[in-house]
Amino acid sequence: MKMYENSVNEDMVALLEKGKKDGAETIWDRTEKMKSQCGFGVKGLCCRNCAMGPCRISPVPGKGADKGLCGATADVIVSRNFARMVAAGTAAHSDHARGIIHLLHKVTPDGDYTIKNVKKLKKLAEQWEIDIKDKDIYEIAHEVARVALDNFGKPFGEITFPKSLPRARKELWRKEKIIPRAIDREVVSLMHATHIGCMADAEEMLKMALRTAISDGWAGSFMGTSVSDILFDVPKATKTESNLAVLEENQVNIVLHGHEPSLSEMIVLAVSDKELIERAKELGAEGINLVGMCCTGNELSMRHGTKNGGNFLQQELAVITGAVEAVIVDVQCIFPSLAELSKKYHTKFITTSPSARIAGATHIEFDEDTAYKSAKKIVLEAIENYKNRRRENVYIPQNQTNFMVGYSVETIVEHLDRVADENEKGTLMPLVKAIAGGSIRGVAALVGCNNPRIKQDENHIKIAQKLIENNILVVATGCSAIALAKAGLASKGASKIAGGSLRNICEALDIPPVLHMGSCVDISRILRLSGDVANLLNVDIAALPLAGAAPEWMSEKAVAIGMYVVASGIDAWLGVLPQVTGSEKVVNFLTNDVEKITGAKFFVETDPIQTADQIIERIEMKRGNLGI
Ligand code: XCC
Ligand code: SF4
Repeated sequence: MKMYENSVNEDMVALLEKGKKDGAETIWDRTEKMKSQCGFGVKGLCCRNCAMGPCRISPVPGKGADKGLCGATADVIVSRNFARMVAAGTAAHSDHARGIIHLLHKVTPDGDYTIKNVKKLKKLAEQWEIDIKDKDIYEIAHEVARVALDNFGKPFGEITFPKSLPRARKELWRKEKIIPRAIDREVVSLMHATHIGCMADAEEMLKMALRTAISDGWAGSFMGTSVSDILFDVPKATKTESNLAVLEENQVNIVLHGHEPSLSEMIVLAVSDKELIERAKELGAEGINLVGMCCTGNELSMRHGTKNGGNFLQQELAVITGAVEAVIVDVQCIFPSLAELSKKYHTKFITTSPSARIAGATHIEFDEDTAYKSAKKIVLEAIENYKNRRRENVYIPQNQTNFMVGYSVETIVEHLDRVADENEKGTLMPLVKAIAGGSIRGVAALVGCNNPRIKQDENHIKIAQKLIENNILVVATGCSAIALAKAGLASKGASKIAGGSLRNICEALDIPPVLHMGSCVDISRILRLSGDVANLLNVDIAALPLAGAAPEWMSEKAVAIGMYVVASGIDAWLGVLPQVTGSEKVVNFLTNDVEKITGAKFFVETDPIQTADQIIERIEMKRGNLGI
C-alpha cells in the first residue's frame, strides 16, 4: 500500500510508472522511505539553537522533559522555530528582490538589460518623491534603485511603503509596534531574538515575526515585482499552454526552473538567437523549445507567453520524459535530487547561481555583466546535448491545457475599462462596484506550493472550483496558479462552471474566473489590488471580503507569505499543518488572538471543500459587516 497518492494528473502517474521502470527515484519514493516523521519535529518541539541541546520537549504533559536545558518551554521553542521559518522565507524573497534592484542600479541604455517600462519607473519615482525633472530615465532608474536598496538596510526610520498601503493599516502597524524598519534589519533582529537567551515570550516572538513578514510582502516582494516590471515590462493578458505535453519530440527541450527573471529574461532572448537555432538545426533538431517551471515558469508565461511545463512536483517528472536536454536553474525550490536523476537520463542539470550550487550539477555561473553572452553559453550547452537523446526511452505526455496568464493590476484595470463609466476609466472602480453589488461576492487568493503529502494539485483545484461556483473571483500565483492552469480553470472557458453572476462579469470583461497573477513574489500584485480597492472605498483591507489560501504549501517562503497576508488584514487558510501544535499558546495566537491585532487570522483545514466553505462563510460575514 502506498502511503501517499501522487497526482490528480494521469500523465504524471504514467511518468512515475516510467520512472520506476527506468530505476529513477522521485520525491514520492523518498516520502515513502521517510516513513513516520519525528513526533517532536512535527509539533515544533525540538530545539537545537545551542550546543547544550538538541532539547526535545515531551508532547505529553507531565511525562518527560517540559523544558530545555536553558529553561525554554514548549511555547518558547515552538515560537522560535516558527519565527526562524519566517526569517528564512523573508530572506529568500527579499534577496531575490535585491538582485533585481541591483540590476536596475547598473542598467544602461546600450547594455543587455534596459528599461522596458518608463511609465512604471516614473510612477515609482514620484511615489518615492524622487525629483525626476530634466533627468534622463537611466538616471531616474539609478536613483529609484538607491531608494529601493535603502529599504533593505537603512539605519533609521521605517520602510518606504507603496501608496497602495492604506493609511489605516500603516497606523495600526505603528500602534502595534509591528511596522518594519528595514528588510535586512527585521530578518537580523528576528534571528537575534531566536538566539539562546533572548526572546522567551511566544506572543512577542510572533509579533516580531509579523513585522518581518510585512517587510517581505510590502517591501521585498513589492519592490521585486515593481522593478521587474520596470526592467522587463508589465505583464499583459496572453494565452499559452501548460503541462509536460508542451515538450517537443523534435526540438531541443530546455526546462527553466527557479525564480529570478534576471536569468530567465536572458535565456528567453538566447533561445531566439539565430546562431544558436542554426546550431540546433545542424544537430538535427527543428528548433529550441523553452519551457518554464515553477515561478520562473510563471515569470516567463506572464511576460512572454512561454509555455509552462508544470509546478513543483513535476521537476523530476520532466527529466523522466527523457526528452529534456537541459534543466537550467537559479534559486529556490530546486530538488538537489535532480543532480543524480539527470545522470540516469541524458539531461544536463545546469546550476547558474552562486546561492544555489548543487553537488553533481554542471555549474555555469550566470554573469549579469555579460548577461546575453552568458545566457548563450548556457543554452549552447543544452543544444550540444541534443545528440545524446536516447529516442527509444522518450515519453512525452499528450495532454496539455490552454490557459490565460498575465493579469497584472494594470492589465486587470484595462479589462475593467470595458465596462467602466467614462469617469472611472483607468481605475478599479468597476471591480469595487461588482463586489459592492454582490455579483462578485469576494476575492480569494490561491497561492503556494505542492507537497507530496497531498495528492498533487487536488486541494488547489477543488477549492478554486467551489469558490468560483459561488461567485468568488479567484486570483492565483506560484505553483497554485500552475495547478489551476493545468486543470483548465485559468482559461476563459472555465467561466462555464462559475456561478451565474461571476460568469456574466467574466464574459463582459473577457477574463477567466481564475486570474493568473504571476510568481510568488507577485503576491505583491494581490496586496496592491487589495490595498487599492480598500483605498477606493476608504476602508482598511481587513474590512474587505478577501481571503488567502495556501492549500498545499511546503516552503518557508509560504510561512512568511501567510504571516504578511494575516498582518495585512486578510484571513489565511493553510492546507498543511504547520509545525506548531506543540504549543497551545502559539496555535491560539495564530488561529485566534492575532485577529485582535491585525483583524485577520489563520485557519488550518486539510479538507479542500471545508476550506472553501469556511472561506465563503468568512467572506459573507465581512460583507455583512460592510452592509453590502
Ligand atoms: Fe516554490 Fe515559487 Fe512554493 Fe512553488 S509556490 S513550490 S515556494 S515555486 Ni511559491
Ligand atoms: Fe536546549 Fe535552550 Fe539550547 Fe534550545 S536553546 S537547545 S532549549 S538549551
